[in-house]
Amino acid sequence: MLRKVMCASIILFAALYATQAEASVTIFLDEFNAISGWGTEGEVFTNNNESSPAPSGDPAATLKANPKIVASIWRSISTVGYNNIGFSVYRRPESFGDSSGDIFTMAWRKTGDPAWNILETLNYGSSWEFKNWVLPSSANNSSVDVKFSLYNNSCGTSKDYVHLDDFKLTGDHTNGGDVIPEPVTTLLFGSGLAFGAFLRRKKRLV
Ligand SMILES: [Ca+2]
Ligand SMILES: [Ca+2]
Ligand SMILES: [Ca+2]
Repeated sequence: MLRKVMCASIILFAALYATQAEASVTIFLDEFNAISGWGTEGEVFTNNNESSPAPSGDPAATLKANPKIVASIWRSISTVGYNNIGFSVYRRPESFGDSSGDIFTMAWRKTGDPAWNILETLNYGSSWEFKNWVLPSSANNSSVDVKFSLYNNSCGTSKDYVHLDDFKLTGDHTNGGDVIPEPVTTLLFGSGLAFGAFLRRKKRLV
């Protein structure tokens, strides 16, 4: 009987613990309603495009590049205290890929590393798309640099654009999650007591 109660308690605890497992939390979010805190090169501004609004319905960041020109933004973000770093963004390249050599990249690196790790290289236009990745463990519990960069290889006057919205980094707490809720800790304590009683009883029987 006791064994059954103990097993049931452990199963219930496992089920409760599973439902309480922590979802990723937001480490950093930029809705790009303003350009703030980013290093920039070339033309970068916020804009509301009524014919192709951002998924959020509010302004997006726009990188604009005249022929043979770069437009880019970058910044450093602390990931201290977090593992399993998720990188996500909405992006829409416009009037882009009209020449070979047009290139848009999204990249990250551990702050201080010389080389960027390219997440995506793009050379064609598209509607708004949601893109997301989980960064390698070297991005955990540290500091990362992120960069969005556009190069327009066209000749003449054709401008290229890439619009960005809702750039986000997410992660899981390195301490393994939030505090286990009280009913579960009580149950676990109860299971421990029951197990202890079971062992004592068993010992007497031997
Ligand atoms: Ca926005
Ligand atoms: Ca172009
Ligand atoms: Ca163009």
